[in-house]
Amino acid sequence: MVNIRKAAMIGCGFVGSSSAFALMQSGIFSEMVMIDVNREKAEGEAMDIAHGLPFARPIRLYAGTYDDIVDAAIIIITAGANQKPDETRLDLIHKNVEIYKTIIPEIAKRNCEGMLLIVSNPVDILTYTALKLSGFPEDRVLGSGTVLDTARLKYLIGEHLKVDNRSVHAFIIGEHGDSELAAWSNANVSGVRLDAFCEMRGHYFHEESEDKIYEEVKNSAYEIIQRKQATYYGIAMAVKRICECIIRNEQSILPVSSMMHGIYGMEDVVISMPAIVGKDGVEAVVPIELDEEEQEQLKKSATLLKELNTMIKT
Ligand code: 6V0
Repeated sequence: MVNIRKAAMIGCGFVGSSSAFALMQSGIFSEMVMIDVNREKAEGEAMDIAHGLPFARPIRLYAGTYDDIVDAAIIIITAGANQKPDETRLDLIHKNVEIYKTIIPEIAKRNCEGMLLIVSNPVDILTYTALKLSGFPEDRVLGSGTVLDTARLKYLIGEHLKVDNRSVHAFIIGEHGDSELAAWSNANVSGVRLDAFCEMRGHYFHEESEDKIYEEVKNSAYEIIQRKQATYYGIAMAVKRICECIIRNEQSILPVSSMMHGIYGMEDVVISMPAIVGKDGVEAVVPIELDEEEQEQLKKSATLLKELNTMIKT
């Protein structure tokens, strides 16, 4: 039986511990088990976060083992190496696939019925790997995908136009990585076409601004890693948002990565597209309109991921 109020965090490094901290503050869960190969690290993080509980809502937070995850509603995996300066997300494939080969069987053999939320990079490849290794149904395995990239995009558009970024509707789709794309053709601010809204705010060089913002989104991780060796607060908030959608059955639209079946010709590849996310995970992928150039970019991104998937021996 799944305990809808329970989460498991596998990997308690920067991303795992920040996500646990964000989840603790959110009050979504009443129990969270933290697991890391470095048991002391999991213990230390659980203790540190738990000491903030008198200022938050009750949650039972502890370092545990795989036997503790069986009834977790969401199993979040952040374990694995992170990018070093000058490394791309794809450089992490081999290291992290090997790590997943030790983690996923531990989950699969316990017949866990919860959802798998993959966060480690390269997230699309690892979500595909987790799906294959676990044998879980496709709707129960999703990746954080381009939820963070989309948040970065909305933030930057909001700054550019001096408007609340929550009123911006725009998506980064495709690989969570260098081949991702901004779906500019359907971007809008509260229903007003982006170009029209830009002009309303005194901006007329649309293509230049779009290119600049897209490059900034795409290079965000590199820029942050150059300065502080890792990125974790933004992704922690993204993890919290995805969990919230699942646990509260919000049916919100988030660009998580999930298995594709035919949309824009993509088949048997895990990639990010806007999707309705609720209690059953990915309910449906939303076929947002894309212009020809965007369709072409998406196809390239999917082809790249598909080629990489074939290299992985699960
Ligand atoms: P980190 O701080 O090195 O933490 C990784 C943790 O994983 C460490 O505590 C390790 O001990 C632990 N670990 C390693 N192997 C295992 C194992 N077999 N079982 C359990 N735990 C294990 O890295 P950080 O937390 O910064 O990054 C973690 C992953 O998240 C990396 O792959 C990043 O690239 C990725 N990110 C993903 C983002 C996204 O948008 N999806 C964003 C930022 C980082």
